[in-house]
Amino acid sequence: MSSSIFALASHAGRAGVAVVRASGPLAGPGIQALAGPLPAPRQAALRQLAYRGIPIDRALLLWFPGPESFTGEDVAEFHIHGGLAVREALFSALFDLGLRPAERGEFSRRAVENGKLDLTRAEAIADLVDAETPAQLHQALRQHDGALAELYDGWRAALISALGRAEAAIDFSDDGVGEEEFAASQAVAKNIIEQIQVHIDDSGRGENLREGLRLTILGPPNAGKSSLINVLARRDVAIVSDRPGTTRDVVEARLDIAGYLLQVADTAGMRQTDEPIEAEGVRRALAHAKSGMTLLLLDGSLQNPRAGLPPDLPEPDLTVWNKSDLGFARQGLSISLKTGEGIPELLEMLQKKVQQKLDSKDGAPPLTRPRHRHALQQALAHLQHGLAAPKDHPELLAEDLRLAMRAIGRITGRVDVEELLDFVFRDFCIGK
Ligand SMILES: Nc1nc2c(ncn2[C@@H]2O[C@H](COP(=O)(O)OP(=O)(O)O)[C@@H](O)[C@H]2O)c(=O)[nH]1
Ligand SMILES: [Mg+2]
Repeated sequence: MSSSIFALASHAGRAGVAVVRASGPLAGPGIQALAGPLPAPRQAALRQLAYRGIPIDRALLLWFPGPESFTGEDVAEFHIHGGLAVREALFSALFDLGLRPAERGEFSRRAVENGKLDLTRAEAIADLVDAETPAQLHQALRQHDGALAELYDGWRAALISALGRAEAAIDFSDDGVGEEEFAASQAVAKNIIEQIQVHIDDSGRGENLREGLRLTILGPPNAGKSSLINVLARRDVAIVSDRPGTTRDVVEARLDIAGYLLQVADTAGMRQTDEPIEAEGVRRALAHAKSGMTLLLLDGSLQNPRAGLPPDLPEPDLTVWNKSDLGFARQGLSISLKTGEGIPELLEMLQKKVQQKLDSKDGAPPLTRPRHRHALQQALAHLQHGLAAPKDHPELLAEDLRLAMRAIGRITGRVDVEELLDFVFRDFCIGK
């Protein structure tokens, strides 16, 4: 019999209401010990909570008998007042009754183990909790609704049928049927290869959407890079100074641009320098610019705005001329971080760039995690290897189809689940 667990499902700290969840065989006896008879399933009941004659709270109770619950086990929910003493009193009563505090992600993990959720849906719960922008929320909800599970399970199902045909080719290798089955099996494998390639060849759209797309501000010292991140973030994240070389570390701010999370980074000014800390800042700036988008900010009032820029500077996604208040004419977008001129236009351009990078072209659900990408790359390699099998050796194709199937099955948790669970749930918070 599995152990019974409890955890705070809501935010720790003072609040009007806090939700404590319990799951496992002791969830029901827990309610009975603290509040009397079990309420009707899935109906809220207002009860006095007390343990060993000492009152704890007046609380709302919910009772979800398994398997019709989030975890698939018996689940109790206590909606108590959100104060430290109330919470501690309930926790120690539950502990005394034989329940133990849950580990990270243990509720979701039990839901997966009991077949209530596949792994992509469980991961979507974590994404929903972490979502900061509407686009992240939308993507997580879709995944929670099973968009990715359906896609991956669909490929897996197609591979199962291809495997069946490859096995038929083994059985009937002596007559003409064998060759036909072999060709049919190959055709399915080819088709799945194409679909996987389209899906993973998305320049990290879903992952960038989930984690935030990077925008690195690059440029010479004094161009106004720190002023720009402050204007974008609408707060003072970086120190602005007329002393060149002020910014040395990479300073980051998170923005919501048209519903997408953008992680803007201010960096050290690019120039040749003998000063070791500043040189390290330049090195970090270039390293940071390797992923995501870059914005090159230049002081348009200077004779030679690009002086001192390293020759290997990556081609920027956007080039912007600053200090238009000092008066100059340049091709492209000119702004003044001093007067605010051109800032709305800059925001609009940024928004377009972000949408170009992150908007879906065909509405297909995007790849959202490196874990999925890795499994799909493995599946691709097996399928490509299988296609090279000669037709008089259908067993070689069959073996690769099996390996590809297993790789895809690992994404939703259809196979080898145990080894995967620790990896997937270690980033969850307690009570989820
Ligand atoms: N005139 C003018 N000065 C600016 C503008 N933007 C920034 N500055 C000034 O330029 C100097 C350098 O700015 P800062 O943001 O620290 O540049 P960074 O070195 O690129 O981070 C500061 O003295 C700012 O006040 C602007 O649009 N017009
Ligand atoms: Mg700076």
